Amino acid sequence: MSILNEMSEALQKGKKKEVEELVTKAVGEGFTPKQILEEGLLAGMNIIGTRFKANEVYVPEVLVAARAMNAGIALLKPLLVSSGVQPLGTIILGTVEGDLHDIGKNLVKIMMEGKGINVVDLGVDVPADRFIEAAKEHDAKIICASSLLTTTMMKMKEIVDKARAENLSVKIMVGGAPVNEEFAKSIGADMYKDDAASAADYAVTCFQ
Ligand code: B1M
Repeated sequence: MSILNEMSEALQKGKKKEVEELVTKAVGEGFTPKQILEEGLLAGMNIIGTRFKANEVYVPEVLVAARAMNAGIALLKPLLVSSGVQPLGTIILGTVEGDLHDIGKNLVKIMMEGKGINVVDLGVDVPADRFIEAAKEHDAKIICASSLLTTTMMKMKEIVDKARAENLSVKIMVGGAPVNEEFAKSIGADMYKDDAASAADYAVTCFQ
């Protein structure tokens, strides 16, 4: 079995220490951070997602898999983030109110930091007002909101509405598994991106 398959399997079993060892080993063997992330960690999490949907695994199993995933991502972070870059500017990032999913948000943060962007990470379960206050406080160019639940997607509209009501000069980017371009347009968001790397690429264009 290839090391990336081993990593995917260890992640599915929630074996955090094993995932950390395999990430370190894969780096040593010359796999790129992108390969490790996509073919090892995300591949394992996708399988967990499918099995979760089919009721073959339950919240506790998903939670330990998520912990293993975050541990693997933490090891990759220094490799994904280039060093010595002056911050281009600031963005506000968070998972919307009612939503506790943070893996995608954390990836967005890593990719943004990798492009030299200063990220104010508000965490999870963030009310619309907090996004707005933080954007004002940090004079941010973009508010980046993540949502993983169909039940919390509409919280993104609250952010857009509040920002427009206050005439804030800030762009609003949305993303997350249930979000798509059509939804983003329907709530008046400025941008939708379906993966963390594209989100960071777009952010860079806002600072030019
Ligand atoms: Co949750 N969960 N979960 N869960 N969970 C989903 C999202 C679900 C699709 C599973 C399923 O049924 N197949 C489903 C949602 C269904 C729906 O709304 N239609 C679901 C559910 C129902 C729930 C609970 C309600 C379950 C329950 O309690 N009965 C509950 C809700 C808790 C809450 O938030 N209030 C719940 C809980 C959990 C755990 C806590 C166990 C855990 C989260 C742990 C954590 O995040 N620390 C968890 C997990 C891990 C998942 C799945 C399996 C994986 C999500 C993930 O991290 N994917 C997920 C199934 C799935 O998505 N296949 C599922 C990897 C991550 C990298 O992807 O976040 O999509 P993602 O990010 C992507 C892109 O979307 C994009 O970039 C990333 C790729 O580069 N992206 C952005 C994300 N944000 C972006 C922002 C941007 C741009 C791009 O710009 C701003």
